[in-house]
Amino acid sequence: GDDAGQAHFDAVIARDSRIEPTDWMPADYRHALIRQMSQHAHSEIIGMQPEANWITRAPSLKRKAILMAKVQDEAGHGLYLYSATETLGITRDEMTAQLLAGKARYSSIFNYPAVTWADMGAIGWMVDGAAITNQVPLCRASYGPYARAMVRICKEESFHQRQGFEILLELSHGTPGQKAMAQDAVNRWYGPSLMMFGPPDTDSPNSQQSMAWNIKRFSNDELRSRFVGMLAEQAKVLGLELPDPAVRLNPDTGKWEHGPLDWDEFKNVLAGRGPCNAQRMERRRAAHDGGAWVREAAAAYAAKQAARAAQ
Ligand code: FAQ
Repeated sequence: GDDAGQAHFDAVIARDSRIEPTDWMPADYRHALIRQMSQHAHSEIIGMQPEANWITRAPSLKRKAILMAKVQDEAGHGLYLYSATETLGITRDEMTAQLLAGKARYSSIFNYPAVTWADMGAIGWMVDGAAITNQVPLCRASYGPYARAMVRICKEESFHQRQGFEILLELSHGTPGQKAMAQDAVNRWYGPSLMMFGPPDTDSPNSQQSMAWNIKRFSNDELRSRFVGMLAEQAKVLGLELPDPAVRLNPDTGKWEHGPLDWDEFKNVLAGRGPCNAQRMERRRAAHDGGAWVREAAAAYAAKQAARAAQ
């Protein structure tokens, strides 16, 4: 019954162990996971767009091959996460319908445009850097399928982060024009990448419960502070500046601090009014419609196989 289920669930969480798909779980826990995991999956799929935009314009064959591999990894992460979310009793079709109807969120960061080649560097260094900072603790999330998916995804994200860093390193040691392009990309992606961690702790309605359930291990501000520290140290190696004079390691708290972020802009992006929201959704809908024949063919094939097996 539910009482025994709840007692088992509480005990598993208390000893910091894993909940598996066949275990009883509270409806709110299931719902919180579906929300976060499907948002995460949608982010990977929508997140392919800003970079796919540069595949045909990558400056060399080597860069093109690397970028294609990275974008394919993102498709893989999305599919992996949809599968993990399906273990909670929602179908991929339902999740896709929620996304296409504008009812499901995806990360704010993918509503910004990738305007120069240096943006491929900044996305890898900062966006994937933020993703790793956020996702390494999720490898210890209490829901087994999510935690296990994160282990593999984080390995690929660290490759992505290094390739972005390397693009920026090469540009910053290139011509003055290339260095300026790298600096401009870092300037534009800095604020949005810090906001990927979500609203400040004082304004984060889900954090407390998610942390009590061992889904989240650290608060949004804690992870943001760690990320700023990583950027500050690596920017020195890159020879680039962070566009934030307030970045410093506070000697009293031992924490990295940053200047104010534009939370009105964040709210606008979440409300669908960011620079590329409409374009991203339109592209996603077109891709979904364009793939209809593949889904129909796969369904027809599955039906034929099932009919044959039943004979
Ligand atoms: N964008 O109460 P909280 C990637 C929403 S990495 C949009 O603090 P929570 C890799 C939040 O859903 C990006 N919405 O929420 C890649 C909530 O709304 P709701 C994906 C946001 O869940 C790299 C409301 O605000 N990573 O894709 C954002 O405790 C390069 C209140 O916020 C993940 O999804 C945002 N930035 O904490 C791919 C990681 N922040 O549902 C391609 C997993 C907050 O109540 C290229 N997710 N909201 O209506 C998480 O860790 C958490 O869900 C947070 C938000 C930290 C994002």
